[in-house]
Amino acid sequence: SETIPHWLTKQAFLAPNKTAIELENGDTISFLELKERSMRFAKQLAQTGISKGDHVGILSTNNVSMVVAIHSLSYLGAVSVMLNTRLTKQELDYQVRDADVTTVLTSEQFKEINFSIPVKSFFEIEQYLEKPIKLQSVMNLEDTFTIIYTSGTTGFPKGVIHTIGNHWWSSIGSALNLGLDHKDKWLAVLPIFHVGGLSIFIRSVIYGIPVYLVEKFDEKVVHEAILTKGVTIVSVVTVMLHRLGEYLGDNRYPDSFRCMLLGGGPAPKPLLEKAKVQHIPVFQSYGMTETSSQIVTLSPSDALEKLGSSGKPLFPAQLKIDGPKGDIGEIMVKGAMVTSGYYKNPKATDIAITDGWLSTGDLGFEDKDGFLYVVDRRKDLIISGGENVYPSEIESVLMEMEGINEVGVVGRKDNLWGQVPVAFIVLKDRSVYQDDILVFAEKRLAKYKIPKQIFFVDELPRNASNKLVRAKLENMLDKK
Ligand code: S0N
Ligand code: AMP
Ligand code: MG
Ligand code: MG
Ligand code: MG
Repeated sequence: SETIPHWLTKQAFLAPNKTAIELENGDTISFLELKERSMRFAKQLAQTGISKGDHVGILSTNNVSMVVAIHSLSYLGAVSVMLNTRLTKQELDYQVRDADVTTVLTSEQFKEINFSIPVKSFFEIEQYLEKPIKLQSVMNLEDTFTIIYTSGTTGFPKGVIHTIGNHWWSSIGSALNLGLDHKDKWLAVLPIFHVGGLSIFIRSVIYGIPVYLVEKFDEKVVHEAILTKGVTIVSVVTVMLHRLGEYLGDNRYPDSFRCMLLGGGPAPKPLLEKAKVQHIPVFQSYGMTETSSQIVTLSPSDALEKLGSSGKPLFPAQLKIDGPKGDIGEIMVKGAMVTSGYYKNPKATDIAITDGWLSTGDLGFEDKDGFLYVVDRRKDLIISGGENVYPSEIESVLMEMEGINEVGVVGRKDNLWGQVPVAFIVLKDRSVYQDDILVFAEKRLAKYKIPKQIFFVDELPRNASNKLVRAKLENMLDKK
């Protein structure tokens, strides 16, 4: 099958001295240095026995060592399994086991975490001698580069497989839409463990442009970087745009700042209108983990006229709406950036993908010019600050608690996070209190999944077949 030269080796050859990564403290790393660091780290990793085809967990907040580790695994032909740092130990255990991870690499703050497999910090590996092995000089487009977990309506999260080819085509599709300028510098503040953050580093290597790496979101830091560091593109989720807009106030970003790429969830119209007034060049996009980042994006020339639309499918992608023309229906996408499926889960893959078409579960329509408008999310999905929360997951966790009879979870509108989960609970045992439930939940669920409010009720609304009717819970919420 098709191969390409290793992308980092290639860029280090084409533009050795160009900056690959710029840090908040002013340090810069060139493409040549990034390649050499990644190759060295690969040979140090080889000492631990990691080799081609192995699955290696990455548990880290944003930093250079994390980026180096991801590249180095590709030099070994191994796979990075990206782990969300906000998850609890229990949630991580599931993913590590399900993905057949054999070693977990971490930043310093997570090195004490206890998995049943070896855990090594980046720093520890950096102390190893290098094993003199031959590294991959080419990449096979069909080889897996990363696995990233995403929750679903039923059961446990699923590992989305991203091949080299998925990332390659995603990167090319983005450039053909946003254009590429030799002065481009992409600010990365989205977590690298999600595909939105990760994809910035792959684009950087393929395009030969620097990433300005920010370790933790802070509107002041991002604002200053746009104003003084020559940043031209920033990827954000809605809550980040909201916080940046508040901070910007009556000020303006420089004209050289050309793109605020907005993705990961819905964008309320008032927020987009405010951004328009502030001259923030927002490019709305639609995408998901399964599409290796954006697959539909509003192009610069249409951004103002089609406010609220997510745009047209990227050049290598196709879009269709399931149902009569012009009507609202399920959004279907196809293209070389769409995942080939879920790791070790042919059943879920089969349900999701037919003849290359991915059923997204989201609802939308196309206007007469072919612009996509997303009108509703996949069934029951709550998006809080760009993180996905499935009611059924919270419900099944809380149902395990003694003293709880029934649980129904729905999303409540939230001015900061977009939506937050709230729970309706029928108790079996009156001596269970809200605090007990929260303590129980905190051990098992990431903070953003913990219900922000709990309502104790006598019964939950159910239909004739005894299924929970979440729409009725939402109506009850409106009255609270
Ligand atoms: C928004 C973020 C940065 C907020 O986190 P922050 O401010 O760092 O919070 P902390 O200081 O850690 O904690 C403070 C309190 O806030 C709670 N909290 C944190 N995050 C959330 C949350 N999301 N929801 C609810 N609560 C939250 C903490 O628990 C803490 O609470 P207390 O005080 O009680 O302890 C952070 O949430 C963040 O980084 N969000 C973004 C996640 C993300 O990247 N999502 C995108 C996933 N999707 C994709 O990757 C595909 C789409 C895509 O590719 C894309 C997306 C965007 C742009 C471009 C693209 C693209 O296509 O390229
Ligand atoms: P994730 O896999 O975590 O990135 O979640 C992807 C989900 O976010 C999609 O399936 C949609 O439900 C939602 N989403 C992404 N982009 C948009 C958008 N432009 N408008 C509305 N919802 C979106
Ligand atoms: Mg998801
Ligand atoms: Mg997700
Ligand atoms: Mg999301």
